[in-house]
Amino acid sequence: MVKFIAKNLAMVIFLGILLVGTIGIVSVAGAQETLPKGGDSFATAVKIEPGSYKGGAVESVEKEYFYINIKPGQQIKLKGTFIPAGYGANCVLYLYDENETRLDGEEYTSGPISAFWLPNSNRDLYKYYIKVGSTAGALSSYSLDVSLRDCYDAGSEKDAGDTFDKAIEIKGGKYTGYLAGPYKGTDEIDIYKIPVKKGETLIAKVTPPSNTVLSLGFYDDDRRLISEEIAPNRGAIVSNSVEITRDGEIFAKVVAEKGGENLNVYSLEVGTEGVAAVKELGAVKEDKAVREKPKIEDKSPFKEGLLPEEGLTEKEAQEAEKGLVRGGIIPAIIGLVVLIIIAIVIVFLVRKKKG
Ligand SMILES: [Ca+2]
Repeated sequence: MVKFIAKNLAMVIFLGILLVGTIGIVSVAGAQETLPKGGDSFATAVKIEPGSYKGGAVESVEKEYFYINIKPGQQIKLKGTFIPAGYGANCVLYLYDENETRLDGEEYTSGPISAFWLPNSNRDLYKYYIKVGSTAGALSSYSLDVSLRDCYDAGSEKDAGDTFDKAIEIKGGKYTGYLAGPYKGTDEIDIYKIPVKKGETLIAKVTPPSNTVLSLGFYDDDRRLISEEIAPNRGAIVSNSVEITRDGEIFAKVVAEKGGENLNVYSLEVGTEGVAAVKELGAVKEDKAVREKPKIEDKSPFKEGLLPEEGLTEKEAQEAEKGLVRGGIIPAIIGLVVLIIIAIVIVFLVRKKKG
């Protein structure tokens, strides 16, 4: 009987290892999909969705073409890594707009190559082409990560427009906004519309990333410039205020003047009170005249298939990390628990049968 139980236990352990191994393989495979073979020109480009892809062998000087649709307010990020078939290769990864104008990317002897783009809200939907491959030397394989980051302004699910017509309406509070980095997109201006009442003083404060120069301008409802403040140096916080002489609305225009990396994430605080309030950091938020609670977007701006990158906040990095843990360790733990339960049940049944 002891021999019988031992034999069964060995079988259960074997099955359990098989189960855990299978879960492990499935979760690894889920992280990287096989990239379909791309077209050989813009005209024959193959549509892909965001994801982490594994591309096949590429002949010397061969390029593959893909395309992807993105909405205004979404930043596209590409990352390619290449494995030469021989001693080396010249690799290429470029992003193009629908007119086949090159936006970002480069040619390089080895990877990785990255490309970024954040469009403005001139169109409802954008079509971007991706060209990837070799300009010299064959590749045995390559990886292509295509990710979209939601860069919607002031929690609005869209991009604050760069025209008065496409301004986003906001009230008092603290918001997060996004502008493209230099040569990394056409989202260079965000315009907000703020309802105001006669007798109030409207105050606003913009905090840019540490290496970016932003400006903050106020326009009246006749769209005439009232006042404009430009940061005197990179990273400087910009404040502006205006006394309201009639009921209506004020447009606040935030412009990326210069500097920055791939993306400019800024905070915008808006309130209606004395000018002094805005000079004290954070005072706007607590001011009793602020009519709405600060709106803080807590949702991760990353879609699946994304790895942590430079420019992530600590919270975003933690969330991305959690996502990875969910994908790898947790299925393995579940597999282990299932294995233990199966073992207990079989041992119990065998004992019952023999006893
Ligand atoms: Ca924007």
